[in-house]
Amino acid sequence: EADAAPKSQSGFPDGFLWGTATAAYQVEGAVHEDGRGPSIWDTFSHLPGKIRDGSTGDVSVDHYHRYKEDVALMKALGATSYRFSIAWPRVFPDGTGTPNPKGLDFYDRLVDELLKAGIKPFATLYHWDLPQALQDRGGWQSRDTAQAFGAYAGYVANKLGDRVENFFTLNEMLTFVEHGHAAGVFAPGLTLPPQGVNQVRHHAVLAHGLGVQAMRASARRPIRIGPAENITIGIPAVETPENIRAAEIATREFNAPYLTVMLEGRYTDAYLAATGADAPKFTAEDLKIIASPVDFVGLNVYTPSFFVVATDAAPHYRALPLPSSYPHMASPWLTIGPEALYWAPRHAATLWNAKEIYITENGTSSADQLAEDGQIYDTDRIMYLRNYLTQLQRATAEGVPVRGYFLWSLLDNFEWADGYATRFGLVHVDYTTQKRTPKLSAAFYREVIARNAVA
Ligand code: PNW
Repeated sequence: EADAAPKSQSGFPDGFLWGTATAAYQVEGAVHEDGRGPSIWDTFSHLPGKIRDGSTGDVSVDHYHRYKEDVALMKALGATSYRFSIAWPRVFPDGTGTPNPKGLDFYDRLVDELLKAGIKPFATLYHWDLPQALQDRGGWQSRDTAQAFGAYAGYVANKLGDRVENFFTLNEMLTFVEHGHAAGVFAPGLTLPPQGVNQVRHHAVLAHGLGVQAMRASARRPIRIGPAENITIGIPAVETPENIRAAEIATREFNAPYLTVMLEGRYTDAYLAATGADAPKFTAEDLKIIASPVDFVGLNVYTPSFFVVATDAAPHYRALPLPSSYPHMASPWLTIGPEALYWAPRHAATLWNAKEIYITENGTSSADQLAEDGQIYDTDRIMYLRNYLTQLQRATAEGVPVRGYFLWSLLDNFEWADGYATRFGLVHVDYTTQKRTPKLSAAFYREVIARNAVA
C-alpha cells in the first residue's frame, strides 16, 4: 500500500484536498458576543412557528468558544482543508459603515488555529446571515445590499487575505432566494411576486461580481475566488449521447439566473422569454460585473434531476418526475443520486469550461440513533458517501478538474428551518453537554482521506 502509484486509477489525484464544511449561523452560537449585530436568521428563528423544533442558533454547538476542539477533530480525520463562513454581522454589525474589529478577531484566531494544524482555510463570505440592518433597508430587494456586500467582502479580503488564499462569495443563492424570498420558509420569510424574486436573484449575482472585484482590489496578495452554488444537476436517466446532450441543455437552462449568468455573462434567451414582463431590470454593465473572472467553481451537490431527450420541439429535454417510491435519506428532500457527483463537475467543465472545481458541500442527514455503547453506527451515511464518492472518483479519473471535496458537515448543527432534529454531522453533538462524539462515518471518511481513494 505504501508504495502505491501516485495516480493510481482507482484513487483521487495527488494533492486532492479533503475537508469538511460548516456555516457561521449553524455552528457558532455566541450571537450577542463581541459586538455582533443581529442577522435575519436571528430574527427569523425567534419568530414563533418558523423552526420545526422551536430552536434558534443562539448557542448551537458553541463553535465560537470550542473552535480549538473542533479544529482538533478535523486534524484527527486527517483533513487537509476546511470550508467555514464568516458572519457579516460580526464584522459589520450594521451591515455597512464602521467595522467591528472584535468580530474579525474570531476568524483571525480560527485561521491561525487551522494553519497550525496544517489545514487550508477556505472562507465563504455569505452563508445567509444578512445583517438585519440591511434587511430593514430592503435586503436583497435593494441594489444597495449588493454594493454593501462588495464593501464587506473587500474589507475581509484585505484583513484575512494574508493567510487565507481561497474565498467563496455567496453560498447557494438558489436556496436563499427561493426558500427565503419565494417560498418564505427561510429568512427573511418573504413570498414575493415573480418580478421581485427575479430582482432578488439579480442582486445576488451582482453582489457576487461586486465582491469578486472588491476582493481582488483590496487583498494584499493574489487570492483565489469563486461561487459556491447549489447547482441543479441534470442527469441523463440513461446514458446515451442524445440524453447526455439533453441533460447538458437542461443544466444550462435550470441554472440560468445563477451559475449560467455568472459564468457566461448573459441571461439565456429561454430565461428572458420565460420571465417576460417579470424579467429582472439590469444593465449591460451589470452583466460584465456579474461575469467577473473567477478562479474556480464551487458546487454543492445533494440531489439529482433526471432528464431524457425530447424528440419534439424545443427545449429538447424532458424533466422526469420522480416515482413516489424513489428513495431518500433522513430529510425528505434528500433524494439519492450518487451520479450527481459525477455529472455536476462534468457539466461545469463542459458547459462553462471550468478549469478548477471544488465540491463545496455533499453529505447527508441520518436518524443517527445512539447505540447502547454510546456510539453512532450511521451505516446509512457511509452507504451514501461511498456511492457518491465513487462517482466523484469516476469524474477525476476521466480528467474532470475537481481539486477538492468538502463534506457537509463536520458537526451536527442548526439545520435551518429543521432546527436540531436533523443531523448532518460526521461528529455527533449532545446539545445538552456539547460533547462531541465522532460517528462511524468519521472513521470511514478518515480512511478515504488516508488512502486518497474510496474506502
Ligand atoms: C445546504 N434543498 O442547504 C446549505 O448550504 C447548508 O447550510 C445546509 O445545512 C445543507 O445544505 C443541508 O441542508 C440546502 O431543498 C437546503 O434541495 C435545501 C436544499 C439543498 C441544500
